[in-house]
Amino acid sequence: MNFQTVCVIGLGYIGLPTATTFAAYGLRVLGVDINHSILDTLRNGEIHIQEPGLRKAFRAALETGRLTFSEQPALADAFIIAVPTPFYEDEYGEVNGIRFKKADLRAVIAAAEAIVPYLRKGNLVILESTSPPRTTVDVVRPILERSGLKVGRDVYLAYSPERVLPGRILQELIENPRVIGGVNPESAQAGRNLYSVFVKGQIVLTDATTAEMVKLMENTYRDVNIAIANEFARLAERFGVDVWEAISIANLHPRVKILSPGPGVGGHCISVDPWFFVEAAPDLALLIRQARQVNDGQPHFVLELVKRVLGPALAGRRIAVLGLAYKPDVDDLRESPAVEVARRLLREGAQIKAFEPFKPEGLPDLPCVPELRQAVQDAEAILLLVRHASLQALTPERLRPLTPATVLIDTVNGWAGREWERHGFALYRLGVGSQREETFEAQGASGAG
Ligand code: SAJ
Repeated sequence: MNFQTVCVIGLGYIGLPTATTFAAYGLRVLGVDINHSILDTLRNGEIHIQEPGLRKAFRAALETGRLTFSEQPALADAFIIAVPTPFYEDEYGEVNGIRFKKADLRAVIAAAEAIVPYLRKGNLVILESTSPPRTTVDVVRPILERSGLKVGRDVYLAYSPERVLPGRILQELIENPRVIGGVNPESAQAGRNLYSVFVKGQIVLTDATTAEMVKLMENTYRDVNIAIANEFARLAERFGVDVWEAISIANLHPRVKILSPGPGVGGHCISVDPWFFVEAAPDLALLIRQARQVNDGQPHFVLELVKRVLGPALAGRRIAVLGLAYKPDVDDLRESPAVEVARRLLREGAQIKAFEPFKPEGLPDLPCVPELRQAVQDAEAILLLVRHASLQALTPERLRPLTPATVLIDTVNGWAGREWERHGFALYRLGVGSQREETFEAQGASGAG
């Protein structure tokens, strides 16, 4: 099977780099999105997301003339669905007293329906969106069969999860191993033919539901591991221990690799995907649900830390909030725990000024400033929420002339090991018990880096 044309539905963080890469490797690509302003941006040679190297690769692909855009699919050899699968914001499910967030599959369903009129014998349809187990066979397949074609015999259908890390998408798209789960072996093989156009990593074939589960297992595994790190941070505070030091020592064990605590887990993947298991099997996914609750509880834990340092009444307190992105060195604010912390501080009446170096315009519902200097210039306390390299690099010498603040609260261990006290700052770190902090202060040291 030789694929000449591919239609990519959904031009977000995954769809756009995928469409760009297929065009770069010689296929004719139609990029489809329901959002007109995104299409206008792309047609003008601009991109609506920040991802290293993407603008350049996108423009090069446009120049080949092989990448075009539309609001609707068209005839093609292959169709790739790369639309978001969020959960419903205000709608919860409940089984036997277990409450869970529900997956919103409307975009997947609409994309599958949009393909139906253009499906022809021999076509391949790939679902890339992260989805609850059995979505490919139970949701997408029946929709495609409305075309009168038999899935598995007349048209091929496979699930192939994206597994790229934001910040390294273009590279990982090509180099990562790729899982392709077919509804039958011929479908998986068709998927291999398509992706081998550019994938250099190993391509593993399996069935569709296994591939769906693999994707969810990967992100759930990470979520649970971050949850234990966050729980360790809470325990360390209770016992007067520096969790960062404890983790670095524990990680010397050859079979231990504890991740980092922080203000919580954000992004559109890890904070969402585990709920798909909980929704699909609430009676079984107990540890998974508990881990989600620990990580979702971290912004509250940060707020408690701020109150312990500044006192319980935050109304009118002037706090500079540094970093709003969901993780270091990206511009993505989706499901960001830092945003959640900032909103909670606002609700407590604090006078915050937030600074996000990767998105200087910030968010409309938060008081944001485009420069660090403006955020700290009349702050009494500075709260570090994201370990962006540029924020982590701040030194006491650099910060002192910019701010009257005397308190630093570091939730990501970005500032340990510097001589803050000599410059009139008291440093408080998440996961570091106050007993320990005093001991360290008494000894004039500032903790493990
Ligand atoms: N985080 C911590 N502590 C850590 C590591 C991460 O608190 O030790 C936080 C981050 O700050 C962030 C969140 O977890 O808020 C998630 O960040 P991440 O870098 O772990 O992952 P994502 O969401 O950017 O990308 C993940 C990746 N999955 C895995 O590493 C298993 C990526 O490979 C997937 O393609 C992506 O999800 C996705 O699209 O599903």
